[in-house]
Amino acid sequence: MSISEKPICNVADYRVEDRSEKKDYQTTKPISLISVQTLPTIGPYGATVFNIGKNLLLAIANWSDGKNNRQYSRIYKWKEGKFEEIQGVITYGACGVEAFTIGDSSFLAVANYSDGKNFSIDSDIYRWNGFVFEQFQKIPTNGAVCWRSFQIHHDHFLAVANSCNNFGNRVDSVIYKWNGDRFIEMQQIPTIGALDWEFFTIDNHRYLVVANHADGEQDSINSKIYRWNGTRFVDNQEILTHGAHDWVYFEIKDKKFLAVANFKQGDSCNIDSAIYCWNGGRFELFQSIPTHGIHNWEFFRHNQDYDSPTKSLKKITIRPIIRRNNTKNSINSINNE
Ligand SMILES: [Ca+2]
Repeated sequence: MSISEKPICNVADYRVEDRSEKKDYQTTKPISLISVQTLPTIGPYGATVFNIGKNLLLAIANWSDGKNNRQYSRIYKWKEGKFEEIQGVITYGACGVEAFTIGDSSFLAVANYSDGKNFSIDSDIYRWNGFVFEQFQKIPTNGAVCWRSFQIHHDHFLAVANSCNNFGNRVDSVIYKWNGDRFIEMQQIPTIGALDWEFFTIDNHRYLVVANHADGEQDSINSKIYRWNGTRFVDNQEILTHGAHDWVYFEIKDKKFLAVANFKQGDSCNIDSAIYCWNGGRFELFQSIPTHGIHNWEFFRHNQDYDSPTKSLKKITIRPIIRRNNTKNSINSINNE
């Protein structure tokens, strides 16, 4: 995941027509990123930066070299102005890494997508021993793409987005609960090619939204929002998405938004992605944004300038898409727009 020496990121440097107010949002001062360090990677698909105590760490999920999904995914520690590798862990088509803490313990969950033949394989949770991560728990997953950790009151949960098994994309994704010693299965949720979970809280109610990517024939299917009823997650709202890859929840002042990254519809990657706004009871469409095969949204603030959602959202394109036919895997490139 090297960073280009040329400026590659312009904050919201794309024109968006706000249909309600006919404003043309375009920043005048682009942010320029310069290369500070290059790390060797093997088809990186996910990365996370996190703290353990005073240490700053970086974990990168190395997906595949195009031939072999069994690869080392790498963990780095920030030392004297750069990231130094401290550990490699064997992963199988690793798509996502999620770092989280429970009490004094720090964990890293890795989502293993496929070993090259099977999608029904174990994903791994590691625990920090003070120096490196040690194998802690294996969890059977199906084409796992993403882990999401979250907390409700004093309870800790992990949700995995299972995208497929060897028979198709209609597989349950699963929510696990920490029982004090390990994670145990709490709830199975029927999903369709799930690629992402996002957890958020509105007015003391807890929600999960899943990105249902495709059913194997159609990209335009419903993604779903679930609400915590005190003991489990129940259906709350369906939203039609198009090859959805990612949801991000964010707030601007008192407004609450969900943005979906729509990847494609049929053969075309020219598909609008959408921002939804909470109307007090449900999310309704706030704005559509023309996108081309994006995988990810990131929300951030720049100089407190976040009056407009489109000023504060960054779209990230990663190609190619995960394919169910593993013979078509090729090395991903990351292209921040
Ligand atoms: Ca997300």
